[in-house]
Order: sequence, then structure tokens, then C-alpha cells
Amino acid sequence: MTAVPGDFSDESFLADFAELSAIGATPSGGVHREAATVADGQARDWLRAWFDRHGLATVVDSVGNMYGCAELLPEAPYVLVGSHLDSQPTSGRFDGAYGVLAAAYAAGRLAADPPDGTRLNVAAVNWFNEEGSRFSPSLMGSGVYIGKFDAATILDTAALDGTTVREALTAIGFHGSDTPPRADAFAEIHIEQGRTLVDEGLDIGVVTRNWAAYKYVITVVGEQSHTGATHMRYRRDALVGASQVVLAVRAVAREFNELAEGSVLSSVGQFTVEPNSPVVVPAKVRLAADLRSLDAETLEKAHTRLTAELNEIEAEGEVQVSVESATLRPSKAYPDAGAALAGAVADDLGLRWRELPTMAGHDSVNLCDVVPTVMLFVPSVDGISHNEKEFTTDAQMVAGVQMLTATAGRMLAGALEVAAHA
Ligand code: HGY
Ligand code: MN
Ligand code: MN
Repeated sequence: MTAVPGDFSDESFLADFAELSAIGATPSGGVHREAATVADGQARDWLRAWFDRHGLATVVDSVGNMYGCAELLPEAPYVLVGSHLDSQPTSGRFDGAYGVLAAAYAAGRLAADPPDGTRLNVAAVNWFNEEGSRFSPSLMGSGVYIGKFDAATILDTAALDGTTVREALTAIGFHGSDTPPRADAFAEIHIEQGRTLVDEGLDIGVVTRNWAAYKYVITVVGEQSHTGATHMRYRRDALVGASQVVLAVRAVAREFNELAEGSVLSSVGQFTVEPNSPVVVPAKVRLAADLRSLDAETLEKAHTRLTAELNEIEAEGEVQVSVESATLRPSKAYPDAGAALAGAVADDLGLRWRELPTMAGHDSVNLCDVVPTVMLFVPSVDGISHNEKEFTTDAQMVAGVQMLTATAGRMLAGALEVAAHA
């Protein structure tokens, strides 16, 4: 086994986190680093230099997933540890990036000092386009890795401005051709993005399952005309219809929450008006919406209600409403053995922890389909996320790196292999 050089101290982690957060930084303390933009490319270059300095071999696959590999045992599969460096527009600096740097430190520490009984290799990973803001769908790179998406189709996927994933990755030098490392297990750490851990004064969350989500692309079509020269009775205004859709998406969640508070979440997050001119009655609006629930049956009922609402808007006769796609991300359980392992590690480290579901999607939701997976949370101050005000304290971050390192260390020694095959 070859030792990996470098300073893996907590102080060094915090200094590195500050350096990484300066890439694509916004004046209000956040980052704007959407997938395969110049800023994402700079963050990736920074991570590659970090891997080089710390003796991890960089591997880049065709869809821009990048891995920092420590081969401790030739031919053995890997424990992958990671998250994503891309961000939403004007978002927080912790979402994803914290998990990637924590993974780099975990991999570096474990490669420098492999635990007794190590039987697997370790690699830190930065999954491409977790956020799905510039290119849809989200969880893209990890989706290709597990075989859920076809790489060629993903590379042809275009942003709203027409740029394809292939073009964007090529422009930043991350349309690679390497074979990715073969995973035997996966671990991810992330900010909670909710309030449970802060409210209960805990250090670590151990994720047991994910909320189910429907993601919709809806188009509303009317008839383009002159705002000043078309009598009201002749108007077919796509923006009026789209506004009704936005309110219907909200109303469905309200209806369910009146019966069971907190059971359904919904939003329209993206809205594109054509031709978007002050003097033109809009012809077409494209909306991206999502609907979530922890409970699969409740989500299906909410989906049915929303579909009925959309039909009603169309039946009023002014616009056509089409659901272009409705993609379900089902709720799934993370393996019990992984949660039990993480709980035991947290107890050993003296960290206060609890089990909880994840409301947001993560790359671990994908990896969970193919290998034993552990998902960990550190607290989000005030539960804020996808906002420049996202915050996690230095002490909370450092405890999380320690937790991730110890958990991945036990996985390296085969803790979940044994459990998976028992
Ligand atoms: O939660 C989401 O849907 C995102 O992919 N993180
Ligand atoms: Mn994230
Ligand atoms: Mn996010």
C-alpha cells in the first residue's frame, strides 16, 4: 500500500473550504457555479490540483464525473465517497461542495493511513450536474454512472440557450474518456438543508430514506397577438394560463397540508415566457414544477389532483396545457446496515445523531440502487438552503469530516460488504 502525502488536518480543511468557496463567489457570501460553466470548470481545476497535491489519481469519465483515486489494492473495487461541486444560480457555498471536499479529505486520510483489514480502494468523487438547473434532469452524472441514463443522450441534452452538455464539458476540459472506478459501496455527506438537526441540537443526521418527487415540464400555449390592438374577447394569453398553473400547483399542496401538515410540497421554479416582449400577448410559457411527499400514496393522490386542475384550466378554453414530462423519483429506503454502521460510528465518536429522511434529492439516491450506500447530514443553520445565506459552522463541518472518514474507513474494511452478503 502506498501512503498518500499531505496535510489532512482540520485547519487545512477549513482553509481549503474557504479557497474553494471563493470560486464563483457572489458578493453576499454564496456561489454561482452552475454545471459546466466557467466557474464550475475553475472549481474542478482546483479539485484536480488538490488531488494531484495529495497523491490521488484523477480520473474523468465521459459525462464529467471526476474521481480522485487511491489504489491501495490493485484490482479491488472502490469505496466511492463524494457529492457535487455544481450549484444552483446565486446559491449557498455548502450545498454539495462541502461533501466533495469532505470526501477528498476522507479519501486522503484513509489512503495515508488505511485502517486494519482494508480490502477495498477509495476514491473521492465530484458527480456532474447534481443540481439540474442548467441542464435537466438533476442527478445527471451519478445517473449515468449507475446506468439509469445513457451517456450519449445526456451529452446531447441542451440547456435553454441551446448549449449541449457535450459542448459545455468540452469547453471546460472535462469531457473525459477514462473508465470510472468500479464502486463496491458509496458514502455521501451533505448539509441537511432543513431544520431537524439544529432544532434538536444534534451533530449528525443518518438518512434512512428519501422523499418521493414528481418533476414536471409543462407548456401552456396561447396565441401571439398585439397587446394594444387585440380585444379582450379574442385573446388567448399563455401567460394568464401559466399563472393559473402556478397557483394550481400551490393549491394542491395547500389542500393536502390542510389534512396533514407538511405532507406535500410543491413549487414552480422555472418559467420561460415567449416571446417575452412588453407589447406582445405571450404565445407560450414553459414551466418546471415539482411536487414532493415522503409517502408514495400521498404523492400519487397529489399528482392526480394536479392533473385534474391542469385539465380544468385547459377546459376554460383560453389556452392549451400540456404536461411534456412527469418524472417520478420514488421514495426508497437506504440500507439498514449502512444506517446502523453510521450510528455506531457516531456513538464511538461521541457525536449526537438521529435517523431522518432526506427531503432533497442527492446523488446517493442513485448510488443506493446499485451498491450499499450511507448518506450523512451535518446541520444547516436555520435550515436555509439554495440561498446565499446557507451556513454550517466550522465545528459542525469538521465533525462531519471526521464522521465521514470513520464511516468510509469501516466500509474500506468491508463492513457493508459483509452486511450486504450476509
Ligand atoms: O432535490 C432535488 O431535486 C435536487 O436534485 N437536489
Ligand atoms: Mn446538493
Ligand atoms: Mn442543491
